[in-house]
Amino acid sequence: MGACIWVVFCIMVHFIPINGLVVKSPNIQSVLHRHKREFKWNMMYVFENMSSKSPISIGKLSSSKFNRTALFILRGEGVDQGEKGIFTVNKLGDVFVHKTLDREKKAIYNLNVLAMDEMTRNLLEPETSFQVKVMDINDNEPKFDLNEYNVSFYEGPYTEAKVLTVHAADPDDPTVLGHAEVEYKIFAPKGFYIVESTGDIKYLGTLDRERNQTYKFIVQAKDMPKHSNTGFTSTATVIINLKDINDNKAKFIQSTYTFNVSESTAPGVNIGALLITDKDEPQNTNPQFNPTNLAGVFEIVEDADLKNGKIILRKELDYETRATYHFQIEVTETIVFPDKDDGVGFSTATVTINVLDEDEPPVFSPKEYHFAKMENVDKGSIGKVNAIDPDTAKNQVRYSIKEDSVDSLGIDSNTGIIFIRKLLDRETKAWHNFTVKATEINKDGTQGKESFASVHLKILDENDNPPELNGTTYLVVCEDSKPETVVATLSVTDKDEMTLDTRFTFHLKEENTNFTLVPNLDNTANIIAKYGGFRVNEDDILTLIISDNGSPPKSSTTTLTIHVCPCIDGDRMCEVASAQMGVSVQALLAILFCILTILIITLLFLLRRKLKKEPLGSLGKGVGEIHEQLVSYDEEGGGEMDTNGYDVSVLSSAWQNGIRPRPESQTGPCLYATVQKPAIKQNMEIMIEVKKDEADHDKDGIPYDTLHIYGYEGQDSLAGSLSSINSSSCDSDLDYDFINDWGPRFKTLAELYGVDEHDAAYMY
Ligand SMILES: *[C@@H]1O[C@H](CO)[C@@H](O)[C@H](O)[C@H]1NC(C)=O
Ligand SMILES: *[C@@H]1O[C@H](CO)[C@@H](O)[C@H](O)[C@H]1NC(C)=O
Ligand SMILES: *[C@@H]1O[C@H](CO)[C@@H](O)[C@H](O)[C@H]1NC(C)=O
Ligand SMILES: *[C@@H]1O[C@H](CO)[C@@H](O)[C@H](O)[C@H]1NC(C)=O
Ligand SMILES: *[C@@H]1O[C@H](CO)[C@@H](O)[C@H](O)[C@H]1NC(C)=O
Ligand SMILES: *[C@@H]1O[C@H](CO)[C@@H](O)[C@H](O)[C@H]1NC(C)=O
Ligand SMILES: *[C@@H]1O[C@H](CO)[C@@H](O)[C@H](O)[C@H]1NC(C)=O
Ligand SMILES: *[C@@H]1O[C@H](CO)[C@@H](O)[C@H](O)[C@H]1NC(C)=O
Ligand SMILES: [Ca+2]
Repeated sequence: MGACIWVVFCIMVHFIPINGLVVKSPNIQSVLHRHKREFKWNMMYVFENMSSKSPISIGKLSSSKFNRTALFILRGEGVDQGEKGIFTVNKLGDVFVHKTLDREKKAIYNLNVLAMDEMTRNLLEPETSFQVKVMDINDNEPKFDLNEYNVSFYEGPYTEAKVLTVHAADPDDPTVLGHAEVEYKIFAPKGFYIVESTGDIKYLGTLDRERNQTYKFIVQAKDMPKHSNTGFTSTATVIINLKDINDNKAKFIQSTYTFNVSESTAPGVNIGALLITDKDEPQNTNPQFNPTNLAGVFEIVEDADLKNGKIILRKELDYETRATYHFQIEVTETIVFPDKDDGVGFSTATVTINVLDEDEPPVFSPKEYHFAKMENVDKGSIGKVNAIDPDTAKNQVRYSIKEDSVDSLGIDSNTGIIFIRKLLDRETKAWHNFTVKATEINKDGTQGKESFASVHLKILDENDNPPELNGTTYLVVCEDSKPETVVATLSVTDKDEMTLDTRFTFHLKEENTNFTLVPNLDNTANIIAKYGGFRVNEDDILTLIISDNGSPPKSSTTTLTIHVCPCIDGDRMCEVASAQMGVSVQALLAILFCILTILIITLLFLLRRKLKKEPLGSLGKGVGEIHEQLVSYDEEGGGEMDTNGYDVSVLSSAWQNGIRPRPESQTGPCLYATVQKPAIKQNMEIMIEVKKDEADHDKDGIPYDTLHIYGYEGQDSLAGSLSSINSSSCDSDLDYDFINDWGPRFKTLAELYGVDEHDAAYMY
């Protein structure tokens, strides 16, 4: 402070006379002589930041016209312009400052002064302008543009890298020595320094992100340089973030890598990773793997994210073939500074891959079997399948045929020999395709893994079937056929294998007078009419022998029937009939069979009904119910109700030579109870036979025929008839015991009509 004031004193040795109005510095007034209008200065000075309770006098205005009634008037900045009330002047011309001024806000005030007579209000001096200058004191510290400098900067090999520039400004008066001058200081790790004149922060050496990624330190700005005990300071924070460049080599973290891989691992699978280390960020990690001796089994692929070397299996492994793989691998990387190497990690590594043994299923060799065997053989073997356990355990293998449907072949479970169990017939089954299963038997006897192989057995043909005529043996020829007419072309089928070399030969057992056989080249033969003109409905029989050319050859004999047929315009008129005949034998047989079946069924049915007669009453149904059913049966039956065709008198006449019939039987409306008890013990059967005979020779035979039929129905009469009798309006006190005497054939009837306690229970 003392220094400042001293400086101000030195400066303020001026008078400022203008037009007689003199602005004088108060302190100097007494010291200096007055030289009117000698000085052109028209300025007053005041220090900023001066605070005092009373106003401070900053100078005196004087005028030659000054007398007791004279009055000074101030105008301008700080008086009636801008902030008011800063400056005042008293009667004696003393100018006062009433407020603390700040040079950094306003450094110069422009004022006008005039003098006038207090009494007369006459202008004594014209308006004259002068300035009040606020003088600087160092009251501001230098200020950094930013409180925090946050910069990103690439690491790298620099000798003197300029990292950033800082700047601080001091608002104090730069014209006053040191007030606005700035001196920078840095409080940073070793290597950083600042250039004072420019504010550049530099680093001496190489910034390495891998050593220290961020630096944070403080910079200081101070005014009044070279005066360490005075001046103001301020600070800012500097943050330096180093950006990565690829300056570190990728290395293996181990010098040996060992992996265990199951031999059943499928190709394409990632076996494991060769872990690498690289201090650089991932985008700056670009390792190259240079393996040797991978044998085509493995492939090294760079992991996209982690940049490790992945080992990918490319071939199937087999523990039994090769149990371990070794290979060398080198990792390289092109980096920005080739000589940077911190010695961490390994640039080459040895990789060992152990193939682990797996319990594998047995292996068939070959994987598929094709056998051929002559047909008509029922023993022996057709071949052998073979499977072995590929594992070191070399377990035993058991064979079996997978399909249950294969019954003509078997397999020896120990040897794998496939043998024949049943006669092989090519015509039944030409191929036997099946699957053979091989099962490992573990050392402890349990079943282990299994595998399958397909077996194809082709049955070779033997000429064991004779050729057969393909088509009908019933030939038709027109009666008016011309000579050389082809009656038929005979073709042949042979169940045996027919090849291009198969030839059939045809010949007739006996020469025929009317027809001849002409073989064609295509294994067919034509039957040709020799003369033509035949007699209708005559048949010719030809015995045809067909042979093949197999070894041994087989032949068949076929009988051909040639039927002569009337023809109109070449249309055979009997073809349909003959065709019908051909069918009719079978049709007839079928019809006969049907009739027989129906008969048997009917008989069985009737028998069953008869047997059911007794239990009928014990069904638990009401008697009325049963009656209804029985009546309705009678309606269906019809025959017994057909009284028109039923003349009992015929039966009655049988007794004309004996006792007359009982009178009551002829009077009532009874429909059925007209049978009389025979007087004599005579076999009714014989009697009926006699009557039948009579009827047969009677001219009016029709009713007796009907009786005839009735007689038969009666024999197997159903229980239904019994109901009708029961329900008849007749008096039922008839005695049917006589029927017992009619003979064995009427036994059934006697049973039906015989009254006993059992039957009585169902009467009403
Ligand atoms: C002061 O001076 C003015 C003009 O010069 C004059 O008119 C006035 O009377 C004077 N006053 C006194 C008290 O002398
Ligand atoms: C300026 O005034 C303020 C307040 O009155 C004071 O704190 C400060 O020290 C002064 N500055 C100087 C340089 O005198
Ligand atoms: C500095 O800037 C970086 C990015 O430019 C940002 O990630 C970081 O947070 C900043 N640091 C501070 C302290 O603001
Ligand atoms: C890294 O920078 C920080 C902040 O600047 C510092 O504290 C630390 O000591 C530095 N580390 C090294 C290794 O330079
Ligand atoms: C590989 O297997 C062996 C034993 O079979 C075991 O000792 C070793 O630790 C395994 N190594 C790895 C990497 O799994
Ligand atoms: C059996 O296998 C053979 C050869 O693969 C094939 O030609 C034949 O059609 C097969 N037969 C049957 C019935 O599957
Ligand atoms: C047997 O005859 C039928 C019908 O005429 C024919 O389709 C078939 O091909 C014939 N077979 C031979 C082996 O000629
Ligand atoms: C074939 O010829 C004989 C005479 O040789 C004759 O008796 C016979 O009826 C003829 N057959 C036919 C079908 O015409
Ligand atoms: Ca780096």
